Amino acid sequence: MASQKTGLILLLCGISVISGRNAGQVVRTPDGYLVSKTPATWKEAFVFCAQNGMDLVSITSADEFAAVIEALLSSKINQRGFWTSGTRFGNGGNAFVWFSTGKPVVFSAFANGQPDNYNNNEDCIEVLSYSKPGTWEWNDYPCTERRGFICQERIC
Ligand SMILES: [Ca+2]
Repeated sequence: MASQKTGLILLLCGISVISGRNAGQVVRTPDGYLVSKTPATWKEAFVFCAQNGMDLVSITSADEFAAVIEALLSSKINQRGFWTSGTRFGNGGNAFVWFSTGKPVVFSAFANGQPDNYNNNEDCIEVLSYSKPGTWEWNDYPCTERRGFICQERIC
């Protein structure tokens, strides 16, 4: 009985229907990520992933970051940066959390000098080649700017 319930939950969580104005502008990678090449604000990206039964990506370990980099490379999508679900929230606005899970950002891969909260207006975490091509790092950036983004399968 318990396994039937688990199966149902997994089935519901597994629903992924690519829809909306970004339809056709995404690449689904073999390891379950979805990379969008249509630039979106952080909020638009978060909602797009949710509407497709997925979560805007959270990166909680070096292994997960390696998997995200692999997804970006395999997508062959060339964007300046890609949104994650990392954002400043709570604790006076200075602490980063993964908004998709509500958990604090512990593992991090910020570029040297980042996060700098430039102009006191950079509340969302993007992944990009910051220092040099082929080297993927994190940067805090204004949430209202448009970036590519990465969705991942929802963790139930
Ligand atoms: Ca920054």
